[in-house]
Amino acid sequence: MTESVLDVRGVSIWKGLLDKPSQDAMVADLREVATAAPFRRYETPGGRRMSVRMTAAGDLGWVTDRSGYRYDPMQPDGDRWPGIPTSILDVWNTVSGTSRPPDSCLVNFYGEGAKMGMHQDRDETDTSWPVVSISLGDSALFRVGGTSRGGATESVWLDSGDVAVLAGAARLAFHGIDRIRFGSSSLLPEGGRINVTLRVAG
Ligand code: MD3
Ligand code: FE
Repeated sequence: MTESVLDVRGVSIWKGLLDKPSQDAMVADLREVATAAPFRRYETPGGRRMSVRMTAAGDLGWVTDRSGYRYDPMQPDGDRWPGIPTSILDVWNTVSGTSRPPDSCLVNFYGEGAKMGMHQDRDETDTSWPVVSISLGDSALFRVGGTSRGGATESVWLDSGDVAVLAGAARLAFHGIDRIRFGSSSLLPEGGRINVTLRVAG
């Protein structure tokens, strides 16, 4: 097994944690999630439509609309979110360092040209729980800084099968995705990137 852990400004990145069969199994599970809870392009409170498409699984899903960012037990159409697939919970159990299960699994899809601006993740009730992030499909240029906006940043490519763990001071680091290398991976036949983040949100 070829696997190593990188430290990028306190973010632990397990390179190549998931092998191809595990990635394929996870994509199949995520297709079922997307059947029960379709990907949507949300509007920010400021009225901008995000380029990333999102859905979720678990007790709480992260959503945004004109009234704000929040974790919601319901999809925008009023249905509950589907359960978090076991293949994804297994990754949390391997790397999170906690026995408390996540209650929220955000699924981000990046098509050609999609990106995510620098932000902090602070909509969770208790931000001291770790966040675990799984990258699938096309490679993405991930940027991470410190706990205040505008300071020095460092960039690293996240590739399919990489898993990042955000804990300690890095949990409140500013971070974003500058761009993806569309078509760099054959995991998703139509191209694009999926990022799955697991959290204790409520
Ligand atoms: C650093 N997702 O969903 S994953 C997000 O690739 C988000 O879709 C990006 O930022 C993506 O909020 C980045 C890596 C990541 C995830 C959560 C973090 C880095 C983080 C939380 C705190 C600090
Ligand atoms: Fe984030």
